[in-house]
Amino acid sequence: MSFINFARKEIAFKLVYYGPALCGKTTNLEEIHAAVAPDLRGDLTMLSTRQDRTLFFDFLPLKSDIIKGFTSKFQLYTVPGQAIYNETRKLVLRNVDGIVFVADSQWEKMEENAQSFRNMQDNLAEHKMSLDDIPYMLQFNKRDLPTAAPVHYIDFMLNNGTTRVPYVESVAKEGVGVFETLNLLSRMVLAAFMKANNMPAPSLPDEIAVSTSGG
Ligand SMILES: Nc1nc2c(ncn2[C@@H]2O[C@H](COP(=O)(O)OP(=O)(O)O)[C@@H](O)[C@H]2O)c(=O)[nH]1
Ligand SMILES: [Mg+2]
Repeated sequence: MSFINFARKEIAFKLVYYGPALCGKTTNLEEIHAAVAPDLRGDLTMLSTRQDRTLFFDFLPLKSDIIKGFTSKFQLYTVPGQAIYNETRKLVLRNVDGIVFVADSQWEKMEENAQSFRNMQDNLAEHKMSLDDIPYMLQFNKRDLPTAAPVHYIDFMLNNGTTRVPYVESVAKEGVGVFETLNLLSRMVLAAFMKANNMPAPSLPDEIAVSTSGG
């Protein structure tokens, strides 16, 4: 649920990167953090173990002036992928405004992808939310690996809800597809926000959350 502060003229949106362990969620946030000008982003908070695995969540705040008269804040979160951290995952999904499900493209990760996707649906249901009501999209990551399954196969596995959602192919560790994903999800979230608040459908530029042109 987006949070509007009229006194400070701020709107905050919570975006969550969900997916199985080691699919590349933290890498997405690292790439964004590295590419965005410091005045448009806060610090990347990572709570990791030595094996580089997210323990609780990663958090990256971004700013944008896309809605006239307001500062839009996008709060990017990841979830810990390992099965035992389900309570944390549930907590991170509270009041979420938009979700990108990051799939690991490798054949041997397909069952983990499917399990994580079901787990996300279950956890949303516990918050009385559903993918039918929340802007969400897919990211097929690790497209660089020779063991990557074809896109149409992953799409067939994961994109079978009541409405089909967009996907982006990525190589997150090389920054490929990372901003495409972020900008697309931001557009979807803003469009949903404007619709819910009876604001005219926006004519949004391609780049929303942040500029990818460097500057
Ligand atoms: N080959 C390849 N490795 C990746 C890619 N994205 C991330 N990784 C690697 O996968 C591992 C897990 O990534 P991480 O972002 O920590 O996964 P998380 O558990 O989802 O947060 C790290 O070693 C990353 O460098 C990618 O697109 N291709
Ligand atoms: Mg992580």
